[in-house]
Amino acid sequence: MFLKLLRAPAALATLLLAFAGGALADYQIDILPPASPMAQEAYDLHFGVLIVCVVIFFIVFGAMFWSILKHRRSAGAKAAQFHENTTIEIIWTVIPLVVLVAMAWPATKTMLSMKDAANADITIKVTAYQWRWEYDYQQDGVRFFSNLSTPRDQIDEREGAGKPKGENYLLEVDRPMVVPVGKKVRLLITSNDVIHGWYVPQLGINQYGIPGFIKDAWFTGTKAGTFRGQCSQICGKEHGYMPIVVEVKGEADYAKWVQETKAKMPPPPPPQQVAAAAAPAAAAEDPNKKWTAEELKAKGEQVYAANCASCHQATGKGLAPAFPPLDGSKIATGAKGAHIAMVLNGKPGTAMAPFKHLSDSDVAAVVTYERTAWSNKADAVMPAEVKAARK
Ligand SMILES: [Cu+2]
Repeated sequence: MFLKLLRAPAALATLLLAFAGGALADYQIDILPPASPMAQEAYDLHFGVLIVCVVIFFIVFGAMFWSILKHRRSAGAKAAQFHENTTIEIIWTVIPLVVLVAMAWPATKTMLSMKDAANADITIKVTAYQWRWEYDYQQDGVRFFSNLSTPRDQIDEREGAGKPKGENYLLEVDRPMVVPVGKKVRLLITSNDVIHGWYVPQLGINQYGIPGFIKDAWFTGTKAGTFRGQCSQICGKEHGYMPIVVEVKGEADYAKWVQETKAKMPPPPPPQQVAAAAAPAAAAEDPNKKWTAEELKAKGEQVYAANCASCHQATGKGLAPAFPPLDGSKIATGAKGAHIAMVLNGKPGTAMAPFKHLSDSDVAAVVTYERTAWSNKADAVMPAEVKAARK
C-alpha cells in the first residue's frame, strides 16, 4: 500500500525532469542578462536579497516545524507559561533590524548611483510622443524618430489569426537608438503629450517621460548587442506599440553610423535665418531713437520669444527644476538695476547665460516687457540705462 502511494509522485517527478531537460530548456527562468553596470547591480541585489529571504524562510519554518513535532501534546509536552521576556524581545527586534539595514545599504547605494548621470560621454534627449520615441543626440547633431516596425498584418487579427508573428513581434523599430560600447550615455527623458516610460530592462533603466519635466538616467553599454524594451506607462490606445530598441556598437561602427545618419537628415536652416530668428529687428536702428514704454514693451515681447521663452516659457512660469519662473519673481519685482544686470551677465553656476550680445534697446525692451508682464511695477527701462549698466 505504502509503495503504491509513492508511485504517483515518482511518476510526476520523472515527467517534470523530462520537461526540464527538454521543452523547459527553451524557457528563460532567469531575468534577462544585464548589459550595463546598473542592470548588473540590480541583478546582484535581486539574487542577494532572494538568498537572504530563502535562508530566513528555512530558519523560521525549520524552527516552527521542529517545535511542533518536538513539543507536541501526544509526546507529553507541557506548554511553558511566560510573558515579557525582555532578552527575547530585544533579540527578535535587533536581528531583523540588522538584516533590513544590511539589505537597504547596498540597495540605497545602487539607487544613488542610478541617479548620478554626471560626466557622461554622450547626451541624448529622449522625447516620448503618442506613440513613438524621438532621439536627439546633443553632441553629434543626429535627431530622428523611432517607430514600431512590426507589419500591421501580423498585429491585426480581425479576420483569422493574421500573419505569423515575427521573432521580435512588437519589439522592433525602424530606427533604433545607437550608442558606442563602453561610453557613459546620459539620457534626458521627457514627453510631448502624456506620461510615458522609457524602459529597457537589460540596461537597468525605467524612467518616466513627463511633459514639462526633464528627468535624467544613464547607462554604459558593457557589451555590443541589441537590447529591447517598451513604454512602461499606459499612455493611450497604442501604448503597446511604442517599443524601444538600443543597439550598442563598437566605437568605429558608431562613428560610421553617425555619419550615415547625418547624411540622411534634412539640412539645417541657413545661418542668416537662424540669426534673424534669434534677434528680430536687430537690423539698422537709430541709436538716438526716443522710445516710448509701449514701443519697448512690444519689442520686448519679440526679444523674449526669441531668447528667453524656450527656458522660462512664453507664460513666464518657467520649467522646473532648471528654469525658474519669472512671473512674480524677485528679479521681476525687485530693483531695475539687478534685473538689467541679470540679463546682461547671467547667473554663473546656473543655466542662466549672459545676454551681453543683445543690443541696448533689446535688453531694455525685454526687461521692460518682463517687468510689465510679471511684476506690478510696470516701469519702462530705457536703452541709456542699459548702456550705463554695461561694464
Ligand atoms: Cu507610451
